[in-house]
Amino acid sequence: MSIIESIEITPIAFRDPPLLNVYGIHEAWALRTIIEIKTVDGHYGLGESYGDEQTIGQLRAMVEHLIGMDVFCLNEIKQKIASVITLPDPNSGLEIAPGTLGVTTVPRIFSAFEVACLDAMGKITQRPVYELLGGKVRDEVPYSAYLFYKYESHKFTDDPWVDKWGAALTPEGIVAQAKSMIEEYGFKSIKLKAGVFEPQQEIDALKALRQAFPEHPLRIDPNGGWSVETTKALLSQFDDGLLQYLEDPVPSKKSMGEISAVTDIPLATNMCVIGFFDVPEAIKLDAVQVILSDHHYWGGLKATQELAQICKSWDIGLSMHSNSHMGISLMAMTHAASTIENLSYACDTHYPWQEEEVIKGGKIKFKDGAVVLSDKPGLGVELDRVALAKLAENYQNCGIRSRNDVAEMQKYDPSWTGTVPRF
Ligand code: GKR
Ligand code: MG
Repeated sequence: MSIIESIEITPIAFRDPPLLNVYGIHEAWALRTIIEIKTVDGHYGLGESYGDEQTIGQLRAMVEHLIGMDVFCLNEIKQKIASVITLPDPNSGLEIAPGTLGVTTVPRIFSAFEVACLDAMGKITQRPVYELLGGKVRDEVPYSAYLFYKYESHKFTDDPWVDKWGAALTPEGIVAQAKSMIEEYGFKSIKLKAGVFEPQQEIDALKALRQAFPEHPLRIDPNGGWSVETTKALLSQFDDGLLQYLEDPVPSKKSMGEISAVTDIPLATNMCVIGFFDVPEAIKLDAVQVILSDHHYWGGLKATQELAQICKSWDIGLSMHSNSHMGISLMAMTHAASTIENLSYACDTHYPWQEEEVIKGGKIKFKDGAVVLSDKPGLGVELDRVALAKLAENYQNCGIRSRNDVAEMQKYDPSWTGTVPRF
């Protein structure tokens, strides 16, 4: 037994570059929450989740119910959360961070505590989390270079900070960004966030990437920003094997099914299949050939393994999705991915876009595009309490309480609506 004595829920804010997507533009600060569970026998475990007001309120509301429970009894903790949580409107939340939708509330909240409990269990038993999940099948987890169109700097902030990446608004700009990111991190796959410019301009960028990186698998993700007609008209340009997969070209299972009926290019999603409840219809419609898992809203690391089993049974590929995050999430993703044989694509990560950290030793190092697992207990990371206090202060001062890429873009263009499909 290792009883929970206290839980700290700390919202943080860290600088985020002006990254563009179909909904608009990232604000100057990205939000997350750090969860710290302390046990009566003097151990602690860390989790990381979304930092929107709704999630913070739901996490805080759980604390009194979880104190006194055993960190090893995850099933009981899950049942407790499901029985006491107040469910919001299932459609509330901002779709671009799929985990913040009302419909994912229980898995999202459980996941945050599950990761912290697993980290505590690992620290108590002196075992890495991957061993608590059944053991690793790979020693390192590959990630992809996640490219974004972006402005050079945020226009509507008083903070003088400017990121190191520069502007990227053309195919040449995207290739230059890929070169810098791959030089620094060694990534072996590339994903382009799209839905920002006319599709042809974005496909020209993909073709330029193909020329510059002939061996790197490529993906493009317009976040449902293209219509069915537009997507169909573009498909022939992908015929020569340009894409490893096409991610969320259109916005629903039904429309993904319509595309899938006319192409052999694998379609991937982190938008229209966001929980176990979505799987039967997706299979019925043959809507997707690759699911991007995300423990933050699928219900944790063990739920990610369950999703992997479903994907194996139905011959669906499995990859991993990401939003802006810190090192605790990176290590949770890495431990889960290391245990899943059929998680065979390089995972997404926004990590290169972040400069700050909450863990001791600063940012996690990548080797040849991958994070290498160690045999350190738990997630293998420790909290840097000075850094946490600084990022918590950022949260208090930044004024942002829920991510809103649409409203941020309206500062640049008051007529902006962020409606999809856009093209
Ligand atoms: O951060 O702009 C972004 C991404 O578009 C993110 O919000 C998405 O959830 O990365 C995600 C995706 O693959 O769709
Ligand atoms: Mg996506």
